Amino acid sequence: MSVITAERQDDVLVIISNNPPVNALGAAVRQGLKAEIEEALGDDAVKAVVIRCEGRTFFAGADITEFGKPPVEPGLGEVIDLIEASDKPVVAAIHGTALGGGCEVALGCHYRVAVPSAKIGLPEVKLGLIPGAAGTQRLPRLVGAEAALPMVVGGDPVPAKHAEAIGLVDKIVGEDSLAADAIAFAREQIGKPVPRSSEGTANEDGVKNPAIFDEFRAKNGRKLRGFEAPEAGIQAVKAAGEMSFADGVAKERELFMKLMTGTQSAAMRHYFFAERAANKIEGIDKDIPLIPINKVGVIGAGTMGGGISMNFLSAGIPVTILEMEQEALDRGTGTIRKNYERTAKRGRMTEDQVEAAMGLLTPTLDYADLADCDLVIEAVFENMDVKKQVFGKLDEVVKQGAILASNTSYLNVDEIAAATSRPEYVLGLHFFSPANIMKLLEVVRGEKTADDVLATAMALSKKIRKIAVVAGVCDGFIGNRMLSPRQQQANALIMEGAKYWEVDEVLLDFGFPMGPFQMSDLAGLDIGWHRDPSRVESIRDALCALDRRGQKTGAGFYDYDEARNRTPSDEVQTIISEFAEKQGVVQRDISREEIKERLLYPMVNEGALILEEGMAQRASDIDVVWINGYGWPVYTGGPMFWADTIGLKTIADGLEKHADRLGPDFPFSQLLKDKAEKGERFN
Ligand code: T1G
Repeated sequence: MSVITAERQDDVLVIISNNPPVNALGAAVRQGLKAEIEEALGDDAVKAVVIRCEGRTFFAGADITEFGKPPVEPGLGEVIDLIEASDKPVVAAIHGTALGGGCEVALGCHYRVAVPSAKIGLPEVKLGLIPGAAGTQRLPRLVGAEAALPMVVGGDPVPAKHAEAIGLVDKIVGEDSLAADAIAFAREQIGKPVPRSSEGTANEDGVKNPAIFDEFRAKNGRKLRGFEAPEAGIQAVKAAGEMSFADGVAKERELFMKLMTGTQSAAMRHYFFAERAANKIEGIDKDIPLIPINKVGVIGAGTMGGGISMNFLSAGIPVTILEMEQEALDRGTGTIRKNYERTAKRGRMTEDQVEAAMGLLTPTLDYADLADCDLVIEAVFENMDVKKQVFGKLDEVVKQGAILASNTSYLNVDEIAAATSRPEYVLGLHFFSPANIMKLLEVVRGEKTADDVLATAMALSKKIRKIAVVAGVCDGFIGNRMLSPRQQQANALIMEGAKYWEVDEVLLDFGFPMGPFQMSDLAGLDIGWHRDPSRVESIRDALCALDRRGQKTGAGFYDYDEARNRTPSDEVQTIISEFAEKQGVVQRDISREEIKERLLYPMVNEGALILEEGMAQRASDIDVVWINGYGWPVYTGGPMFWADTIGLKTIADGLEKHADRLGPDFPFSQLLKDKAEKGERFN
């Protein structure tokens, strides 16, 4: 069955794409489109054309799986030019998400109609690219540079209503009558001169007010730091106001090809597929029957318990939240309401939605109220005895067949499961704080966790809009386990003479949102502090003893002013040097290259050990964890893809070079060594 067919509706030819799952504009689609357009142009009985798609969405872009392979004719730009050159009106009938090349096809059409739920966008920047089929030249000519900039450079799709407001959509049609309404709309255009986006003049706004480009750069600088594609996007949109269409398309092509052949786009395309692969469980039938989750119990109404609850409430799943004391319960439910109300104030929720979410929340002090929950998640104190007690109680109270999950961030899930008579129904659901914001969810598979229990957790993660990764039972699972060697090296480096702000700067320059010492100040240096100022056994003890307990006290490793700007402290540097002297460590100047290698290479080594031990399903899962849980810059693809990019031999040789600094017990990964020797990659 051809992916492109056509049907006549009297004098209107309807060209239909049927290329599941998202009507990607692969070679067959382009070839079919070209053939049907040429057919329509040559048939005098055809007075107008509608282009629409079957399935869940209008074209969702070029076929990303074709990237990096030899191009197959016709190119998308050629097909779009053919559409636009038609003297017969061509109407795009949009539903779902018209993205990337899909949006560009729509721009090549003379008109665009869309259902209310449709979204239209140019997300190429999220793949480290910019539109490559004249989207950066047609869109500004149709809607203006100011309206085009956020779409091209931000990459977020806009809802149909907004698209109509800026002139990208000509008419919003019936949600359930797209095909018919598009045909009727097309028929109304017969005989009129066809409008072509490439001939539009809205782009003159960027010529009259060139400041919009610098203003956009300034407003988005922080978010776009380190990415190459956004700047290219700005230049392409600017060119749309300064060059002829043909020259602008050539400029776009030049910018596009530079990105396509660069490392950032390869990394971000890797991430696109890595995020989707993470949800797949090797060896479990993707159609395994799932356990229905209609009611969730959460134990603990603190920061984590409250945040976890919000994920389910926001997805319309009722939550019963349990605390031991009324005051703690009230404080917890009050915080949940406050969080929702803050979101509503920002216009991202309506008051009704707040009440609807809160209406699904049932606070209780009684375990018995958890009896009919399909899933119970404990978020109590990180202590094994406490966890075992809680799970023993749950085993008594909660109905058979319910899933019992721990939010532990490092404790042994198998040991927790053994406190119940149903270890098959026990797993870890490690949410990252703040749990209602952070996308990452480590789903910790116990030795006895049943397949349907695991599959249910992975499917549920999508429903609560989390990016879930399966982790094995080991200390720190995937993320925290790899954070540990980086932390160790950061502490060793400042003892050996690296300035703590240099360590932070190396990671900031690499693309992390902050470095380890800035993170410590943010979290608070007194977490786990024994509170005895006279007992100084570590640098942290020394700082806490001086009430340098982090950002919250206005001083930690750094000094903070009222605006929370941070300044390195000579007092702290002196404390570190004196501490090193007491420990008999001779300080030296340490290069930023050595700092970077000693912070990042041990992480890659730990990732290789995780793979060796089967604690992650695939290397790309490790990339997904670090990009979503710890801010590893997505434009390097994550720790394992970055290692592939610089070469595993470089990593292995670097670890050998620093062996004496890494210590006699450093666990060199054999997998890393083997792959380095063979010139292989992780991904
Ligand atoms: N190409 C190939 N495969 C794609 C694809 C694409 N564009 N989009 C999705 N898939 C696959 C995906 O890997 C998954 O496969 C399945 O479809 C369902 O996707 C010339 C150069 C459309 C919003 O960036 O944002 O056009 O895992 O799980 O959550 O200027 O997919 O089932 O085997 O994400 O409902 C620009 C990317 C390309 C859009 C649907 N377009 N896709 O989300 O399903 S570059 C994009 C999405 C371009 C032009 C440039 C989302 C979605 P599998 P899914 P979803």
